[in-house]
Amino acid sequence: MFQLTLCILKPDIVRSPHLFNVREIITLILKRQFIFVKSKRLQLRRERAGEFYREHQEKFFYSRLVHYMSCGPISCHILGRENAIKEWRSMLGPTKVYKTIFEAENTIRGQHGVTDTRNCGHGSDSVETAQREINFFFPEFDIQSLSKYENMLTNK
Ligand code: YYY
Ligand code: MG
Repeated sequence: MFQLTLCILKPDIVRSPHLFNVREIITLILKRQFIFVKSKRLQLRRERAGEFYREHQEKFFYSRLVHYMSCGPISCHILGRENAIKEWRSMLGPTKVYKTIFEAENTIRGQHGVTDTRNCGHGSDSVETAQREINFFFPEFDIQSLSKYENMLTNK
């Protein structure tokens, strides 16, 4: 099923001198047959970062996560392809970086992740979450126009 998902490249990846990594990761994403529907680079205020991750507000890592996500610019993308949600999360790899050592070395988090918080990227985890998260960063984007992008991809 053709889907859209939200991809965020987190501050370590965007921040100089790691700028190279953004290009490298975009190239990897394109090689996996995703299309970039919309892209935006921005810096979140603390409150907005907290709102984005509100499902984690009771967790012990919430404050360090919010601090990290608002410490520098992030790169946000709406990605589209067949099973985009699962495919982008599988490219990213496990949330916890130690898990990548044995299971998923060849993922983005495996290659570039530093800690469980500084783990390179974000990917939506369900269709409902993707809709909410796309709307959070791209409120001007009409999610109902999904079929247009699907047609573009399948050359209809
Ligand atoms: O969806 P995903 O990003 O893979 O993981 P979540 O369990 O939803 O956690 C969101 C975010 O929280 C994670 O990407 C980093 C941060 N985090 C953390 O800082 N420390 C943890 N032990 C677990 C998650
Ligand atoms: Mg998550």
